[in-house]
Amino acid sequence: MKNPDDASLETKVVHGGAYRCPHMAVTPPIHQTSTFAFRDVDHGAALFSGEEKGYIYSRMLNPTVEALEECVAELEGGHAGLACGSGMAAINTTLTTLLCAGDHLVCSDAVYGPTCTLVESILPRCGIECTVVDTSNADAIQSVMRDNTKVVYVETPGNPTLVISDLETVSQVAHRGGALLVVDNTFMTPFLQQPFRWGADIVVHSLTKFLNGHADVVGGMIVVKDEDQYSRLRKQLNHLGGVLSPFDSFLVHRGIKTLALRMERHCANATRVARFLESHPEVEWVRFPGLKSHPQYEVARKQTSGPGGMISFGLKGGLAAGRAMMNSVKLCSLAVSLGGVESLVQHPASMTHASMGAEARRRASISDGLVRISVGIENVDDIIRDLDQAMQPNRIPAPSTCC
Ligand code: LCS
Repeated sequence: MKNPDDASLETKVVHGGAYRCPHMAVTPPIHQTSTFAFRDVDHGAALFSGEEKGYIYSRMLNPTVEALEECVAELEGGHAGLACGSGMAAINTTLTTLLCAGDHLVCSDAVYGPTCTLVESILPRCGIECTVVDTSNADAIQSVMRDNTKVVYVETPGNPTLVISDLETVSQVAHRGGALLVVDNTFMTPFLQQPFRWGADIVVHSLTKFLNGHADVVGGMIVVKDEDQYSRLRKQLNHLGGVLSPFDSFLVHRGIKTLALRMERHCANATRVARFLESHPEVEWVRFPGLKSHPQYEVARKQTSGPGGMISFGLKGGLAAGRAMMNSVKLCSLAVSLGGVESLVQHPASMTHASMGAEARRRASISDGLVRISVGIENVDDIIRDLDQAMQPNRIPAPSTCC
């Protein structure tokens, strides 16, 4: 590792996971190969038995992928990383490694829609029970812990409500009950929040979002704290097979080099946009971790070093007004995903969180009128001008004509 351990995050994002290239290439080359030749039969056997370290087959390990894994692990302050083909692959690999039939899982109610479907519909088919709670309330977690609870799974801030769970308190409740704490750190990235510092046992990411930052890769990452967790998860990932390709690893590693600059700009722009929305006459409510009106504002200040780039809000005209607004943006794109350099707006109830069903959305306070913005790094005045023109009252159909 080229990084001194005490280097700042701004330095680590540039140098993290530095690849030791025999040709001294400054940028890690793309090892676009599925397999690696053995010197002879004994060499192959030694690699397979683990007697010798080296590369065998790219589903198992690949130098370009490994460089990215080292980089994200360094940023999180973890022991090692495991790159996956998507954020969902990272979450699925983690939960199916830690849980068996007969085990119980506690999960945040406000999570990305497919995560909710995984824990409430797919894992129960394998005999894994799940209870969904508001993890911003430690007493609520405590009240659902059972003898067989093995994992507490928290997304903070939660997608799309931006509800914040106090990681220090949640980890205490989980550990007291003999469970591990798994944290989805996608919205904050290690630049703004490092869950291991607050007691998390495993951190997962959708690399697709801020870490890559350029909306051109789907990927995921698991970061672990010790070698035992690493070898269990590596074995599971190798056999489930949901790995990241060398080319996508290269792109994400390249994206991370500007993570500090991008996150600073996302935070600054989103703060300006959130204040603009809060003072706009058509806006009924705004949820943003950097606003004092956020119910867990103090928790956010304690465990994060910035508010991030995500905002949720509702218009006074409700769903009809939100639809009119989303159909009228010009600079922002109407698209799911988040964390790229470009601003995106989307409607969780009919898009990212549609698969959860109406009852699960109601439980997680995802109202039909909720609009989510991923604030990009464009000139903030241009973003505000675009939202302002899209929220002109004459764009909002009268209630009798709306859908
Ligand atoms: N975790 C969080 C917090 C997410 O927001 C997402 C995707 C995932 C995990 C899954 O990652 P993926 O498999 O897509 O890489 N969130 C999305 C969203 O809000 N819009 O589109 C995708």
